[in-house]
Amino acid sequence: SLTKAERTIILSMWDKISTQEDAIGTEALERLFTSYPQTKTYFPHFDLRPGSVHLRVHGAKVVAALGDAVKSIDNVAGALAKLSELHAYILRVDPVNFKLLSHCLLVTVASHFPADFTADAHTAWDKFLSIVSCVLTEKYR
Ligand code: ZNH
Repeated sequence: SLTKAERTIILSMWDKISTQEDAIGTEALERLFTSYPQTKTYFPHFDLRPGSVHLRVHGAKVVAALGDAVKSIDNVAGALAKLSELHAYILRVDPVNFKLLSHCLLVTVASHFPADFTADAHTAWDKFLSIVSCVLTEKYR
C-alpha cells in the first residue's frame, strides 16, 4: 500500500490532473492503441482515430474513475467495486492489458507535468496504478 508521502504526492498532483481529465485520458488511450495495437480488439465498436469523440469520452471516463480512486485512496476497492465487476464479468479484459494502460497513463502524466514527476512521484504513480489495476482484476476467475 501507499506510504503517507506517496498519498500526498498523488493527491497534490491530482489537483492539476483533474483540470485536464479529458486531455490526459485521450492521450493515454492514443498511446495505448498506437504502442500496443492488440488492445484495440476490445473496442471494435469505437472510432479509434486520434482525437475521435469515442476516445475523448472514454478517456474522460477512465480518468474520472481514477479520480474516484484518488478520493477514496484508503478504500480503492470500495470506490471501484462496480467497475471491478464490469471488467471481470462483462468486459473480460485480459489482465495483462492493465499494465499496458497503466504504463501509458504514467507516461502521459509524466509528459504533462515534468517538473512534478520526480523519481518519488514515479514510484507513487506506479504503485497507485497497480493498486487500481489489482482492484479491477481481482474478481477474475
Ligand atoms: Zn476499462 C469501460 C475504467 C482498464 C477496456 N473502463 C470502462 C469504464 C470505465 C473504465 C470508467 C466505463 C464504465 C461505464 O460506462 O460504466 N478501465 C478503467 C480503468 C482502467 C481500465 C480505470 C485501468 C486503469 N479497460 C481497461 C483496459 C481495457 C479496458 C486495460 C482493455 C484494453 N473498459 C474497457 C472497455 C470498456 C471499458 C472495452 C467498455 C467501453 C464501452 O463504452 O463500450
